[in-house]
Amino acid sequence: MTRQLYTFFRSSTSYRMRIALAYKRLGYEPHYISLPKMQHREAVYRDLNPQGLVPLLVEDEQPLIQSLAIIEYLDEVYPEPGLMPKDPQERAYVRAFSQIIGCDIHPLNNVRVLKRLQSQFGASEDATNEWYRHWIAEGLGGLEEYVLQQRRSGQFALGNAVTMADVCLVPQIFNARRFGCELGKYSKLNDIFDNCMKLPAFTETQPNTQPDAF
Ligand SMILES: N[C@@H](CCC(=O)N[C@@H](CS)C(=O)NCC(=O)O)C(=O)O
Repeated sequence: MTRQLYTFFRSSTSYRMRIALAYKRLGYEPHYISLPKMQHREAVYRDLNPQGLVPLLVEDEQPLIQSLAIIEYLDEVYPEPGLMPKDPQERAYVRAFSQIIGCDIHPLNNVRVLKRLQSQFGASEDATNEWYRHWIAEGLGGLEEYVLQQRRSGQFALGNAVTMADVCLVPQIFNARRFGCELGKYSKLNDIFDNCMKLPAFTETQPNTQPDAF
């Protein structure tokens, strides 16, 4: 079995992968792809991931893309410790939580979107940061309400065991902090974040500890 992870230290979707692999104690050979240097757009990388985004996981020469799909794949192939609950209602909750971040928050604030606001519409850096903070407030505000409504959280997003939901939440909070977002009012999400950050799978994989961090 060979396994390679193509990752960028500051990419929240790459961080999701690093957490999931660490939590399952799955080793890998890291390949560092610099987004500022546009290495994700180079032909040699696009041969592996035609979408030209990180992360990319290669297992036995089989490329796997899309972090949520990869996490579910890992959970099927390496079920222990699990990142997806067995109960269908709980699975739906974990997927909904993860997709609020992965489908509704992250894509609006991705690097290529922020760059496009500047190149196509002349948005200033301040305006771009305001855009970022707007979608974080909208997204995390809704997520906090959803968690309170569902009453399924404990130490973590679902009860007292780590799931894919936590794996998505922590990197998103890291990014939101980097952009100076006001996060104090999301007390439930902050509690979950703090509990995750007691675990090595989350702390040892965080952006500034990565060999490619600058
Ligand atoms: N839905 C994808 C998103 C991947 C993605 O957008 N990755 C970002 C980094 S977090 C990226 O490669 N951005 C490069 C760009 O925007 O040019 C996933 O979950 O894997």
